[in-house]
Amino acid sequence: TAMRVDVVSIFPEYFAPLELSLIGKARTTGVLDLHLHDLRGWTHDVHRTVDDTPYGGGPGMVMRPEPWGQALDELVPEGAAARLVVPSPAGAPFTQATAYELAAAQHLVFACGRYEGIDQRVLDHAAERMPVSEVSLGDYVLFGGEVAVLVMLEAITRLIPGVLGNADSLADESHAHGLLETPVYTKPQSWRGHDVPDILRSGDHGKIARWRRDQALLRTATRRPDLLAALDPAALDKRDLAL
Ligand code: 6GU
Repeated sequence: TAMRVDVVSIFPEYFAPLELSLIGKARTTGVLDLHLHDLRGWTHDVHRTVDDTPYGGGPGMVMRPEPWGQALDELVPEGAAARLVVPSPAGAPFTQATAYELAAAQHLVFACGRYEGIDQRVLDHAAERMPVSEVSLGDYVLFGGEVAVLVMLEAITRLIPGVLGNADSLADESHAHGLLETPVYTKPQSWRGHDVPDILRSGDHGKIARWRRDQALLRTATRRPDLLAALDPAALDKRDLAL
């Protein structure tokens, strides 16, 4: 059974790339049942208004609750097993663990906010009928949630069984073991004075695995000391500590 995904935005045109590549293929093969919606379709005034000034004052505009309430009523019928995901720079970090968690859902609804965000009561009311996650991609601010949803959908979709050709590439990849991935090489053996490390051409698979592990540890230590500090000590073996 396909995973159902609904995306609600005032700019559904942002999602044209979802026709392409492996996400596009997941849609045509029926693994992913993706629907895009224009929030303004749930407005009823001539100007199709979705925003208003913030209570309490301050800059910018806030998305009014009524169109969002109607959208969610229609997309998530009573008792449906859906999860609401709201991209926001004020959200909890979206990580590979979040992607795995969301990839296991039957139905995801993404609510893309613009301006200063969506009236909080939309999220509070939705939380009475489904799990609601406010998630952030990182510590920077985007104009709106659309590009964040493209990122999250890519991270989630590739974890759905049958979407990625080679399951091994999931097991080995960056963040799967809490370490960054190793450098990779292909032919030619020598290029512009730079050679492929000899060990990778040695045929000694034990030594190659050890070298790759060392490279991953070194990279993680220099680029992401936070990841190294968070590693379960049991995930390190004696030979790792030789570094
Ligand atoms: Cl998920 N949304 C927005 N609007 N800005 C962000 C973000 C999300 N993550 C980082 N910045």
